[in-house]
Amino acid sequence: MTHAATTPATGPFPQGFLWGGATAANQVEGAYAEGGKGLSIQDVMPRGITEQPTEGPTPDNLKQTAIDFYNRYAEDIALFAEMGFKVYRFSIAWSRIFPNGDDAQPNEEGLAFYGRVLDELEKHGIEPMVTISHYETPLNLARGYGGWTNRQLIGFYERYCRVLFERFGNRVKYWLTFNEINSVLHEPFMSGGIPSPRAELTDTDLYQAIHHELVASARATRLAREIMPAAKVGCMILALPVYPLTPSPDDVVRTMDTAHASYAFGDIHCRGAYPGYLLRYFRDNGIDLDITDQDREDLKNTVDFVSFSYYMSICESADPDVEKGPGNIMGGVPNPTLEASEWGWQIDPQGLRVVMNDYWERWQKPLFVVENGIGAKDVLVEADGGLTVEDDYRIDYLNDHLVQVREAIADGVEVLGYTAWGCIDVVSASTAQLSKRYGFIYVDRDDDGSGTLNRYRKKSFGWYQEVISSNGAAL
Ligand code: BGP
Repeated sequence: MTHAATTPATGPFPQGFLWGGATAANQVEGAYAEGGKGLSIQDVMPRGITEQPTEGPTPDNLKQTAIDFYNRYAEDIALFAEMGFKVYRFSIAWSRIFPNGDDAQPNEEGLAFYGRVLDELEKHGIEPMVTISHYETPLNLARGYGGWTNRQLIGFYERYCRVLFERFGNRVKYWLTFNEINSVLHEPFMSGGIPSPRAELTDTDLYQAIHHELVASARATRLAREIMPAAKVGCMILALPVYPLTPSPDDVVRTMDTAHASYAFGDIHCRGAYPGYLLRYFRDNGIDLDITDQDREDLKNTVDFVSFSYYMSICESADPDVEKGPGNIMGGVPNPTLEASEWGWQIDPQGLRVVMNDYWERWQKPLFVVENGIGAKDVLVEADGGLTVEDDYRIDYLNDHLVQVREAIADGVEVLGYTAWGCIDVVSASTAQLSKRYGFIYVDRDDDGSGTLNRYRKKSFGWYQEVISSNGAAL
C-alpha cells in the first residue's frame, strides 16, 4: 500500500490536554542555603557543565539566588495562571528535604515551602507535576558516597520518595522519577552525582550507577502505587532522534547503536527488564554488573507514562573523522539540512513528530512532552504596554513544534500534555547563565548578577495564552 500525501492536522487538541510550563528547583529558586537546605551538586557548578565543579559554593554561582522563585513563587504562579496553564512541572530540591541526603529525618521547613507552592497552584486550579530528582543530588551523596555508583543511594532515594508521597500524595498526581535519566551517559556528575569525570569513569562503574538509578526509579514507582493509588509515575528521557548522515548501511547500523544507548532507559522503564542489545553490549565490553534477583523483581514495576524533553535531532556517521556539533548535553553530528539556534542546537520540528511516533510504537504508553523550547538572547524593549521582548523567533519555534505534536496526535499517538521548558527565564543548566533564555516571562537579571529581578511579559506570553485558551486551535 502506498500512502497519498497526508492532510495536515488542524483544529483543537484532545479535551483535557495539559498545557503548561516546566522549571527545575536549582534553576529558579535561589535561597541555596536558606530554610535548612543543604548543598546540592549545583551549588558547586558555577559554570554549568562547561567547567569542572568547585570545591565549595562560590558567590559567582547565579543559582545561589537564581530568579528568587523561593520568595516570588506566588507572583510567578499568578503569571502562569494568567497564561492559562493547566499544569506546572517543577522539581523538589532533594537537599531542601534531606540536606545531606542521608539524614534520618526530613527538614520540615523544606517541606513547608513546597506545601506553599502547592497551595498557590491549587488556588489557581493548576495541576502540579513533580520531578523528584532534576540534576540536584545532595552534594554529600556525591562526594561522600560516590553518587549513584553507590548502591546505598537507592535506599536514600526511596526514603526521600516516601516522605514526598506521604506528604504530598493527596495533592500531586503526576510524578517523574529522574530528569533526563539517559544524560548520565555524558554528564555523570550533573546527572548522577558521580564525582569522576566521564573520561576517568569505567563503563562498569557508569552502568552500575545507571542500574542503581533504574532500580530506584522502579522502587519509587512501586511505592507510589502503595501510597497513592491514583498517582501516575513517569520516566523522563532526553529525546534526541538520530538520523543516519548518509544512506550507507554502515551509517544506518551506527545510528541504531547510538539510538539504543538511549532507548535502553525507556525499554527498562516500560518493559521491566534489560533489552538484549544492552546485555550484548555488556558482554562485548566485559561489563559485569552486580544485579540481584531482587533488583530484577523491582524492575518489573513499570511506569504509567513516558515523558521526555525534545530540543533537537542529530545525525550519526560511521566515519570517525566526521565531527560532532553542540546540542542538548549529548550533541551529535550536525544535519546539513537544518538551521541552528544561537547555541548551535539544530531546529527540527518534524523530529518531534518522528520521536513521538517512535516512542508510542515502541512502548505503547501515553507520552508527555515535558520540555521543549529555544534558548535565545532576548532584548527588553519599550512598547505600548511597557517593557517587553519581541520574541517572534520563540513563537515560531514553539508554534512549529506544537503543530508537529498535533500531527503526532493525528497519527494516533496518545499525548497527555505539553510543558514548555523554562516558561519563565531560568538559569541555564549547561552554561549556568541567564542570558540563554527560554521564557514567556522575562526576568530582569544579567549574567553578572545585576538586575531588579522584575518580571515582564514577552510577546510569546500573549501568543501562548491564545494557544491554550483555544486548546491549540490558534496554532
Ligand atoms: C535540559 C534540562 C533542563 C534545561 C534544558 C535546557 O537538558 O533538563 O534543566 O536547562 O535542558 O538546557 P540549557 O539550560 O542548557 O539550555
